[in-house]
Amino acid sequence: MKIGIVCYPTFGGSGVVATELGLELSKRGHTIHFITYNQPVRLELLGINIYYHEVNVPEYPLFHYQPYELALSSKLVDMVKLHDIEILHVHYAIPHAYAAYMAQKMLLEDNIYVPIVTTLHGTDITLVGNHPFYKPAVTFSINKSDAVTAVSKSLKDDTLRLFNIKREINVVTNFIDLSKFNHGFTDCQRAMMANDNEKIITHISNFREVKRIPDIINIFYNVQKEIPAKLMMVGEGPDREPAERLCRELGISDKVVFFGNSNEIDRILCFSDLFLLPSETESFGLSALEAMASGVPVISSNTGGIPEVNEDSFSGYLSNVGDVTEMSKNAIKALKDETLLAKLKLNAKAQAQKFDIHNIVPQYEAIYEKTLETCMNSLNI
Ligand code: GMT
Repeated sequence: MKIGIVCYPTFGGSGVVATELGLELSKRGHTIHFITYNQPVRLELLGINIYYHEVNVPEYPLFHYQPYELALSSKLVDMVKLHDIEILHVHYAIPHAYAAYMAQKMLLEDNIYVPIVTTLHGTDITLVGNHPFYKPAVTFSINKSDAVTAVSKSLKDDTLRLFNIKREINVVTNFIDLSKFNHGFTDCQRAMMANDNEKIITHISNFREVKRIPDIINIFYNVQKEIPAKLMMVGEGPDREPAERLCRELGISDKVVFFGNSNEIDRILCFSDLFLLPSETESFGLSALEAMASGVPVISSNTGGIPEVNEDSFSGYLSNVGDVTEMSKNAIKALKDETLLAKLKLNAKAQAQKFDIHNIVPQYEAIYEKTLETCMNSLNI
C-alpha cells in the first residue's frame, strides 16, 4: 500500500508512534510518505520506500496567524496525486484530520477518493479538543474520517463521552519495538551518572503541567531522604525551569540531572531503576511503556489509559493523581528491597511484551485494508 502519514514531528508520543509505525510498515513492504512541517525526530533514515515531504507555510505579514492547515491540505492534494497515495493516516483530529478532510474534498474534484484513518492520541481529546473553541471542529473531523482509532480503551470512552461521535472507534494501543530496547549494552556507563550505592530514578516527558513535574521532584525528595539516589529528568518544556528552581529550594540540585530532549532514551533507561509518571491525565503513557521495555518498573498515577499499561503491584505501582505520599512510599519500598526490585524489573519487561510492535502494527494494516475495501465498494470502484 502507499500510505501518507501526517503527524507532529516532535518528541511527543504521537509523533513517536507515527514515526515508528511508518518505519515498521515500510519494513513490511508498504511505501510511506511522511507529510509534515519538519522531519520527524525519530526518522533518522529515509529508505527506499520512506519519503518525507515538507509542508512549508510562507510567511505573509498580513496574516496574524500563518494558515498551516491550508498549506497542509494543499500539500496533501499534491502528494496524493504525485505519488498515488492510497490512504492517509492522520495522527490527531485537529488540525490533521481537519486538513485531510479538506484535501479529500479537493481531490474528489478530480475523481480521486483517498480514505482517511484518524488516530486520536489524547491531548487532542482530553486537553485541547474539548475546549468549546475547538469542539465542533474535532467532532466534525472525527465523524468525517473513514476510520478512527484511539490509543486506549480509556481514550475511546472519553471521546464517546465528550463528543457526539457517530463513528466506530477502534482501540489500537501504543506499541514498542522490543529489539530497540533489548540493547544488550554491556556497559550502560551508569558510573558516569551515579555511585554504585545510589539508585537511579528517571522521568521523561515534555514538562507540561499535565505531567505534574512538582510531584516528581517531591517524590524524589522523599526517596533520597531514605535511600541514596539520583533523579534523571529527560525532556524540555515550560515546567522545566520551575522544576530546577524547586530542586534548588529543596537543596537537592546536586542529585538531579536535567538532560533536555534526548535521542538516547534507551541508554538512559538502561541504567534506571525506577520510572515516575504521576500525570494528571494520560491517554496511554508511551514513556512508561518504553521504560518497562527496558525493564524499569513504573510508579504512576492510575488515571486515563495508564492502568491498561502499568499493572499495579506487578510492573510497578499505581496511586491516585497527586498522592505523592503513597507514590513515595511505593518507590522507597521497591528501591529498598533488592528481591522485590528484581522481580518488578522482570515483570515490567514481561508486561511490555504485550505491546510488541509485531502484534499491533498488523491491526493498523487490517484497518487500512478494511477501510479501503469499504470505501471502494461504496464508490462502486
Ligand atoms: O504526553 C504528551 O504530552 C505528548 C502527547 C502527544 O500528543 O504526542 O502524548 C499523547 O500521545 C501518546 C501517544 O499515543 C500517549 O502515549 C500519551 O499518553 C498522550 N499524552 C497524554 O494523553 C497527556
